[in-house]
Amino acid sequence: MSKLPKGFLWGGAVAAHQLEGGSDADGKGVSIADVMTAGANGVDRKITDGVCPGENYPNHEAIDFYHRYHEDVALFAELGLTCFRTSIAWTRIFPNGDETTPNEAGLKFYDDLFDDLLAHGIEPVVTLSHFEMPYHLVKVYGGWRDRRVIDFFTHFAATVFERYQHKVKYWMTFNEINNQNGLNKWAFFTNSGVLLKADEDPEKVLYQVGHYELVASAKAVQIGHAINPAMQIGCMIAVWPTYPASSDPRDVLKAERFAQANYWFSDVHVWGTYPNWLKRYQAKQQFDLDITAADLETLAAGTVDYIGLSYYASGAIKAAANEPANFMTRSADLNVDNPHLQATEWGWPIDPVGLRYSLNWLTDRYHLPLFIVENGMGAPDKVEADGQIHDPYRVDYLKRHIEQLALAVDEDGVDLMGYTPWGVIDLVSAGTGQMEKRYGFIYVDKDDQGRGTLDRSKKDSFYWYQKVIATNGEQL
Ligand code: BGP
Repeated sequence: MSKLPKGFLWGGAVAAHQLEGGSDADGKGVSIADVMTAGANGVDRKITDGVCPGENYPNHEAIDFYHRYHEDVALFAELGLTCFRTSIAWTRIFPNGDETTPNEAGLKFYDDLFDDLLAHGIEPVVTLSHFEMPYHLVKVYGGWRDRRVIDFFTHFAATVFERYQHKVKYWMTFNEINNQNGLNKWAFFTNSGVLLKADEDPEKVLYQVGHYELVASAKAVQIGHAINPAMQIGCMIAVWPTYPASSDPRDVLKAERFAQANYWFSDVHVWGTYPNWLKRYQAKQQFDLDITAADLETLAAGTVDYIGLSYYASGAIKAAANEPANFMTRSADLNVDNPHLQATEWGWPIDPVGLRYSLNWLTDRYHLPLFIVENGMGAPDKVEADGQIHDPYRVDYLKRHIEQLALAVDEDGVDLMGYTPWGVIDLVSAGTGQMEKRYGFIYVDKDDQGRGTLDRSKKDSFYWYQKVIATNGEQL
């Protein structure tokens, strides 16, 4: 007997900008991902002012899924996927973001993709905004700093809900909306299309753009439910549990503040209201935010149906010697190595038990179904002379996480809808722009310099995951 319920969704996750390529095909506009250059392990990607000649933009071609999706979907079917998580590139539908009429060629692409998936018995799971807003909205409106972007986004959401309502049941609004809590430049740009100015307070920017996004999400939920009440519309948060470095109560309090500061987005998504600590903090800091009474009603009326989450790693934290009374905790403060855990080559601590811990914690806090829509380990792979790819490290990582999610379901009663490991097929890394930080079960012949045939081949992990799905998680 499987520990996981019948109908548990087994899938793989990607985002449009990281695999589609076709960056100017069929009327697509320039997205924020299109102006980010390739970085490397430990080397940041550059954000350029538009597409500049001579730069290397890995997302422009990515793995050319736009032209090869048919053969890739056949591989997903062979793998046995019952769902596939992707995003709709906003710039294929509204190239600049502020048009009123959508681009029919862009809409048609997703019709064809979803039809293809459904014909293979694969349920599409769709994120509306996954690090790929139109660059035009950045230039003209300053990204999510501008309230008008709420209407552009909800118009986009309404257009695709209407069009795909009978093809897509599971939706999410903003991918890893809470990444920007870390106040780092990269997350502000990818989450919100915001380029910070030297003289502004990043915290104030965070709370303002975050508020507009939450209002847009709540409106989208209401619009989607009005179009078709059968559609399930969730949020999507990055879960990165953070443990106190010791049993010193100050460390424990510091870790608790990290959780509060990291999950206020999901608090609002789920509760429809701001948590008290944050209202107090914002008032005391005198941020003077544009939050209207009508917004608060919208938030209350547009709560989500489920929580989508990514889980990769955990952190540990220690209080500073002299924490001020209004101390805050950001991911940049994760200042302690956890001696109980090993890390990936990119320095992400590997913590399978942290997944069970997080699923319990989220269930207790929110009482909603959960959906693990990203999990995995980026690693370089080696192609042997005979063309095989042996990736026991990937199998080991995923196996240990599936064991823990099964315990959370079977022992702890967590309501878990499904599991879609990140990068079912190798794609461009969001963080570094690399190809060789690989997550896939399917290898793509392309390197960090953009060289390769783009041919696909199955890694050992492909056959392993095929068995996992066929036995509903029994044979790991
Ligand atoms: C999440 C993003 C994905 C993704 C993944 C892995 O933050 O939602 O888009 O890429 O992390 O990160 P990376 O690509 O940097 O290895």
